[in-house]
Amino acid sequence: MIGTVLCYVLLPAARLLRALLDAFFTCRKNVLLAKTTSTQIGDFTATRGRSIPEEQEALLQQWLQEGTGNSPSSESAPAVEEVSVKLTSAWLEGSELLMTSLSDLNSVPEITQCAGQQLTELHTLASSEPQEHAVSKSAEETVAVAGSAPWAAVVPQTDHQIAGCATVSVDVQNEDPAVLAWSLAHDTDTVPAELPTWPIRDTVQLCPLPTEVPYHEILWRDWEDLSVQPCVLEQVTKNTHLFEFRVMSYNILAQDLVEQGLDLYLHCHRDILNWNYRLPNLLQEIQHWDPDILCLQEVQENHYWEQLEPTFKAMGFACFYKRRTGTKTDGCAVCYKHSRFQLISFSPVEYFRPGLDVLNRDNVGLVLLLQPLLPDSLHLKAVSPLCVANTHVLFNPRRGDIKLAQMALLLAEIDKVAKTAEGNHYPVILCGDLNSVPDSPLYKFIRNGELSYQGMPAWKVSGQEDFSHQLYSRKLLAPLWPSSLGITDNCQYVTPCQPKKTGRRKYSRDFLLQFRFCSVACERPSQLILLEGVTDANPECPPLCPKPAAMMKDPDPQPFVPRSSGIMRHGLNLTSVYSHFLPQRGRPEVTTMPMGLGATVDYIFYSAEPVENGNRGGRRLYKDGALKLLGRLSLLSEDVLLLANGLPNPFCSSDHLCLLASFGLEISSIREG
Ligand code: KL2
Repeated sequence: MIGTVLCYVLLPAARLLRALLDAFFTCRKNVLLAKTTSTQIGDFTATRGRSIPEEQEALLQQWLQEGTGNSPSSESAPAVEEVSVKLTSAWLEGSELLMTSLSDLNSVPEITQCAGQQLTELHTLASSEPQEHAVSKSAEETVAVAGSAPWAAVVPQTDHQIAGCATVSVDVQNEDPAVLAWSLAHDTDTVPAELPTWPIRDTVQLCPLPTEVPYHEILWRDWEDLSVQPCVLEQVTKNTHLFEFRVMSYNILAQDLVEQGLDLYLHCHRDILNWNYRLPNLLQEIQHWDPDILCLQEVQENHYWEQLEPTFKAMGFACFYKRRTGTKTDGCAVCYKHSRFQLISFSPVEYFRPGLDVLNRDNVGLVLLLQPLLPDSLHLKAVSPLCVANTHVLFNPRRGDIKLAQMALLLAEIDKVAKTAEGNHYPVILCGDLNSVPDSPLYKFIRNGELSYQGMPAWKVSGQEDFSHQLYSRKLLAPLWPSSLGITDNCQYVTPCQPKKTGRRKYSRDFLLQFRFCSVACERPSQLILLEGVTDANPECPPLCPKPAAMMKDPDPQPFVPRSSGIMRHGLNLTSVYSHFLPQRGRPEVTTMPMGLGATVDYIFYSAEPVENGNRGGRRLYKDGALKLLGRLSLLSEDVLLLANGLPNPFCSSDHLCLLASFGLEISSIREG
């Protein structure tokens, strides 16, 4: 009796509820995508993709199908040998995105469980060896096809669903289907006919992933439209034209680092760590959010040249890459849409400096100066160049001294690249994995433009870990880096042309005072007018005065760099796109989940204007200047990510979340005459 009630009443009711929920989330996603698909100047109104009622109808169809799919003799499992993957042209616009959770992709009929069991199953799967499932060859391959890209819409669909859509046959034996799906689903108008191809997928034994965990719902990220805030609205309406663009920062987790540190990923199903699984996922995510500027960290060199760069090129990006020095195989990349920006300059920055303990690590950064390209219709308008920097700072939680010195080098390069003829700065966007948490001294240094570091324990700088219990700790001493580096305490290069101009080197007062009593200084120049008692007297060396000759042995060989006592500064006025807190959840934002612990270490900083007298408890206040923050993709909290078994998971293929922000850069009129 109870069984009958369960089967005939509760189960269908639960399914109906889920379908409605799905429809609700899909509507929200559509709203979001409608907003985010526009990168043009002006507004966010462009809406592409299918209409919402159509979407709901499709969902209903899917739900009906799922209902029949429960029987073991399900006809919905296709014969893989000649699977015909059908893609809708609107796929990339995201209308199908929510229909393509793993539950849709992974069509193993045995695994259909209730929500409570799903999470248990996920955890069991994560902590156990790949399970043996008694599935036929074709079913196993279906999983391999389908499970390879949660963002992908490689869903064998009913005729009803694909009516009026392009149909593409894919030989799944020869190509990674997820990659193909990604490539083929790309808007064919904008992609060159020859898309890059990848090596054939390794023979990966993909065991069935948990099918019913609604990753897309758990990991849902809202688009926060900040352009509707009164303060921004007021500014935006004053300046009718803005050059709008989107910036993404993403640490994509280098595969070599996964292989070398597998014990960091014990919580992950082995198959989702496979590069052939992660690559199409990462590409899809990037493709989906469609940034105009892409700053990547942990980009493995061979993957960059063989896979990422060719793909990004096909997507309309111009790409720049800098590998780490030393033996590590990854580095950072900055890509920008060449239809929207033109390169003015590119500077790779190596932080490694031989012989300097404080700069003996192999991290790198890149600094680009880009000219935004206005459409022809705005030929009488002008927009300022934009400086984009990207870096991955040292991880070691104990070596904050190195992290700070690395930042100083990058900021000096940004200062040089972004400096205008008038001595101001073009707008700057600084992206990266800084391996430092919000409100750590390193974070405060970037945001407040100043840090007093003298005597600070090195581990404190990044706030990653508390080493206060340790007896010995390295302390920061001033100056943090030697003057020989040619960088001032203000994180600016020492102007090299200054000595050339005068033909002399600049020496410190103390250094020059050494020569007061040397024989040359005591000799009376012959042309000096003789004034009795004044110019005829020889200076007397005080009894304790050291002999100049002895001091001459160690003259300061460096150009004079004014150094303060343990305070470093920069003048870039940077503030963070994210606030590091989710007010609605009452919890901190998280950008990465090392060992299941959430932390923010990734940032997008941008140039703003400090508010006069705006200093709250040592924290500077800013308002937007020429560069306006119009929106951002919300981050998630630790508890939410734990529901999806942390990072990476089958849906998010890195141990970091991507950061995405939308900006508007003021367009001004060119003054005539
Ligand atoms: O924090 V990261 O992960 O941006 O996600 O940056 C570094 C770390 C990356 C490059 O060095 O490798 C990770 N324990 C945990 N993670 C480590 C460790 C470690 N000991 N060393 C490097 N990484």
